[in-house]
Amino acid sequence: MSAKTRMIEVRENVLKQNDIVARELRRKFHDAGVFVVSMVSSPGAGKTALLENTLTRLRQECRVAALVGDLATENDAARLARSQAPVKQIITGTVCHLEAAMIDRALEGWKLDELDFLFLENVGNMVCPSSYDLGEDLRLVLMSVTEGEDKPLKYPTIFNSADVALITKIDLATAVEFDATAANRNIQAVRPGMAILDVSVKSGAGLDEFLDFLRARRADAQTVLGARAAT
Ligand SMILES: Nc1nc2c(ncn2[C@@H]2O[C@H](COP(=O)(O)OP(=O)(O)OP(=O)(O)O)[C@@H](O)[C@H]2O)c(=O)[nH]1
Ligand SMILES: [Mg+2]
Repeated sequence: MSAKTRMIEVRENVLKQNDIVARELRRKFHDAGVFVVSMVSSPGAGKTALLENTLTRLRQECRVAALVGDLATENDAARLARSQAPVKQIITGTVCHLEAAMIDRALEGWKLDELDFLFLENVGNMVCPSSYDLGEDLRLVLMSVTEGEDKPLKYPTIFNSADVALITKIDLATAVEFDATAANRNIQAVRPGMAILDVSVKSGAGLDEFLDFLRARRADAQTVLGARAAT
């Protein structure tokens, strides 16, 4: 057996093991009635800024919490904790993505049935997180206007693994001559029919629509689970 074959086998086993833990996590989340939303993007696309705003606002009406992954530092957890929501940092060391087992461990001691929304901010990376199911109900891929319009074409897998695309920092769109038509076309080329939301934490644009979208998705999921439980 060549070294390459062996490497592929080990990788397949790691992914298979992750899928097993993720499936169990998803079952736990559904049993507890918590709607789980994950965020993936390149470093600095604005995940923490959007999440801090989201936690602060959603906290007024329901029970929210977040886990955030980074290779090092507790900086993002400290920022998210300003929302007063329960937050925990996952330090991944050399690992460039979150894995289902890390989520499972981080949730020890948390009462899931006391939450309505749980948010998972992944490590900033457009490649590795795409292969790892975290048991979430909804995966958001963020792409900021400062990154250029062709990210979906260069990183199709992360767009394919996500449910919704968020174009962030739209307050900077004019300054960086962001071509929204091209960006939307590129997203649709990779993932036809993908919903796209434009947001800016600085100007507040799109934030109400984003919250409405989250509430609606949670309500849809509850309807599906309710119907399944009744059969
Ligand atoms: N102009 C503008 N800047 C923003 C916006 N959202 C975030 N930023 C800035 O972008 C930088 C990165 O934002 P973060 O929220 O840390 O991004 P992130 O995706 O969490 O970064 P990592 O966790 O390191 O991957 C910060 O300086 C933010 O203030 C926005 O809507 N508009
Ligand atoms: Mg962050």
